[in-house]
Amino acid sequence: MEIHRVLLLLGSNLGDRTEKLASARSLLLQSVGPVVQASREYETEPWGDFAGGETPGPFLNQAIAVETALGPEAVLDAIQQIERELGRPEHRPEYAPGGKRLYHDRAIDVDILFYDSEIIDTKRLTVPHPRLAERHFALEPAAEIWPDYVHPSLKISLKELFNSILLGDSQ
Ligand code: PH2
Ligand code: MG
Ligand code: MG
Repeated sequence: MEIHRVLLLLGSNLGDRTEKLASARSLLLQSVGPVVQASREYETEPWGDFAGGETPGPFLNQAIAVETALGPEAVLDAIQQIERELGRPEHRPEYAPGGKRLYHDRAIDVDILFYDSEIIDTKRLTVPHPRLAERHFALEPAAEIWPDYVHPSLKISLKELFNSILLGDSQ
């Protein structure tokens, strides 16, 4: 059986955020596989625009590495099940006039940042996560636990990528 390494980003900005991250980790252990690394939990400012004039509270974000025998879409199914179990309602994607994506407060969000060194682009799943390089809140915890991992399409390490956004190459 082949074992894959998946880097996930956990995020929560509603309710008991520490407890939500802990519950997500234990459910991931049950349905995806062992959590073999975890970054510290970062308190981060909400990034992007939020729907319905919501004033979002700060997020708690954490990157974790999980070992799994599941394929990428099966990991996504398991993650979506966990998000439902932890009380995240389903929202269809919303956009501001002009096309900018609008986000919702969430008890828990689990995103796949990397799956081995695969590049995946299907209707349901884009891996590596397409907005990683713009998002300080994702890149910092990812670079903490996988500093030397080479981003499969950008071809630079997470440490280098993080340093480059700190220097303002991106935002
Ligand atoms: N997730 C979003 C939108 N904005 N901001 C922070 N700080 N952390 C997140 O996890 C986050 C966000 C969409 O998934
Ligand atoms: Mg997300
Ligand atoms: Mg998500």
